[in-house]
Amino acid sequence: MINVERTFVFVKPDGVLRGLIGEIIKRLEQAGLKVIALKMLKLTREQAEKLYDIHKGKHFFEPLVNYVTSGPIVAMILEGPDAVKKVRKLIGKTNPVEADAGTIRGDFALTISRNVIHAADSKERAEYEMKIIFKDDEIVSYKRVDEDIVWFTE
Ligand code: 3AN
Repeated sequence: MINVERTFVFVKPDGVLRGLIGEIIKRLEQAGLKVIALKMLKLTREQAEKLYDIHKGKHFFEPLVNYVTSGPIVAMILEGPDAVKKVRKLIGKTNPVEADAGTIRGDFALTISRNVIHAADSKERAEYEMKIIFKDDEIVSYKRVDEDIVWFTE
């Protein structure tokens, strides 16, 4: 059975300031993932602390929250078969030095604190994180013209 699911992603301030929004969305879209919500915003401290709640108390938590609230981000919800796992593959490992060439972090980042993009690492986290940024009525339902081909499974 095909496992169509939603995941949550945002281009971090370094990605936006470097003009990588289009390149990143292009890579995600061309893999067959459907953008069903999209927004540019500046995160509040409260939103950032919620998004990174699992890292509270770690040495990088404060710098991370300060950083992601320092400039604009582009947040989106993507839908597709095994979307959570697929997007994690496309973005690459957290530390860009270990991220494979061909991944977003592998191709566009060098350090862990400026790694261009965030993506949820489980279905549960994706649902939790998307609710911090998007209201239900900001999520759009439509069919991509290539969906029957790209999402096809026997
Ligand atoms: P990912 O973003 O790949 O899910 P997490 O959840 O482990 O990675 O970390 C969240 C963010 O915190 C990372 N994107 C990175 O910017 C930052 N981060 C993680 N570990 C470190 C670290 N050791 N030093 C500095 N920043 C870190």
